[in-house]
Amino acid sequence: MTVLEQQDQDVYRLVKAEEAYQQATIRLIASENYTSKAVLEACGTVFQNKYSEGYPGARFYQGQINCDQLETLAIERAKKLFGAEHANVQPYSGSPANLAVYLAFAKPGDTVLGLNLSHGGHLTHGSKASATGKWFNAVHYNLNPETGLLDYDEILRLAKEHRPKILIAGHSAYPRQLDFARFRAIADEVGAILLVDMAHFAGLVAGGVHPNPVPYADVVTTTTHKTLRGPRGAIILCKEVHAKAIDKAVFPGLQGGPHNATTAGIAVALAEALRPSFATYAKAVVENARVLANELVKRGFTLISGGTDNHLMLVDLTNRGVTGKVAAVNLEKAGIVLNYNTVPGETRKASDPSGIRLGTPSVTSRGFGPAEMLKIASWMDEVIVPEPRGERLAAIAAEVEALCRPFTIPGLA
Ligand code: DSN
Repeated sequence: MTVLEQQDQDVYRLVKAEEAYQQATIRLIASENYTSKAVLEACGTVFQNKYSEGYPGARFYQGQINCDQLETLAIERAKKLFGAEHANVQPYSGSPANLAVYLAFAKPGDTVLGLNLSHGGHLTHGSKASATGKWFNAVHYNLNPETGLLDYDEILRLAKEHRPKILIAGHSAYPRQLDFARFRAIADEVGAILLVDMAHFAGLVAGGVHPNPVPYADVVTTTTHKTLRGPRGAIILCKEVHAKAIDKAVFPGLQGGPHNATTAGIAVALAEALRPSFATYAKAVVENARVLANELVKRGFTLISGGTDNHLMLVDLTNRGVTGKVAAVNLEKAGIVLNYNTVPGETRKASDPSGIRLGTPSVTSRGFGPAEMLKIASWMDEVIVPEPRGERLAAIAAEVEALCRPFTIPGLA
């Protein structure tokens, strides 16, 4: 019996139930992944017990002998992995990381330019629902309605018209690679800070299958738990010239003490990402996405931009006669977990939009390959119809569980 089992059966039971659920279902949420057992272990240590306001060598509490070494280790690994001049590993997650960049370089009311949320941007890229859209004058660029691709000429036009303080590149739902040289040129043309939010594709950058924004951007933010496969947290990378401004914005500007136990997990994940096996993983993520996308297209699904060259797909379900929400709910009943999503030019509300988003980081981590991608596409084809039969959804859930059985999720193996 574990200590948790002895002392809190309620929580223990939920942990076990979640383990079983994650093992028995197919996870296609593009922003999720499974951490290794080493990462999980590193997050559950006595580093939970320490406050460390400040930075290594300059803390506001005593007793940092090990915390300083730990944070320095994570910083050095992050710099090495991405070739960055400076790294801050303290942001609690992606949204605070992005907010810290606003705090470092803009004042309330200043203009920022980023990708529209409904075209694949993120809330913190200036959505009206977010502090970044309430406190700053956010202007948005859209995808080209014909191609579903970023239109760099249009971004340049908007940048010249609005003269943003910060130009934001990056996305939560764009299935293609970004042209960072183009973004750099646009930022230079209007004297903007270039922020690249690589939260979604950081693991692909680490694995060498996506261009690295670090040489081009003033600042790069990333979460650590998506393709990068670490614990929930974030990192800000920047040029040395911006290091002070970024560090001051994170602490004391926005946060208190860093979550040291999470820093330990991030350090472990970064070491894993530095190994050659991670490049193999990243390559497989992209290959699985390509196979799944091609099969979905073959089966008549409408993929925004026609496919993918990263880890994710955005699918407009209008031609299937099913909304994104209905599809996501029925897929969940069939053991396939993904999220409903707005699509470019969305005409429905965000709580029941026209599309779904899916990605391959998690399934690739558990060892799925092209054969499993074809199977997933065939199940999606069966489930995403106006009125799927309840018993068939239950039967597919059983088939999904059987397929998953030999592929133990990392962390449980
Ligand atoms: N929630 C994340 C995603 O799903 O893309 C972004 O923060």
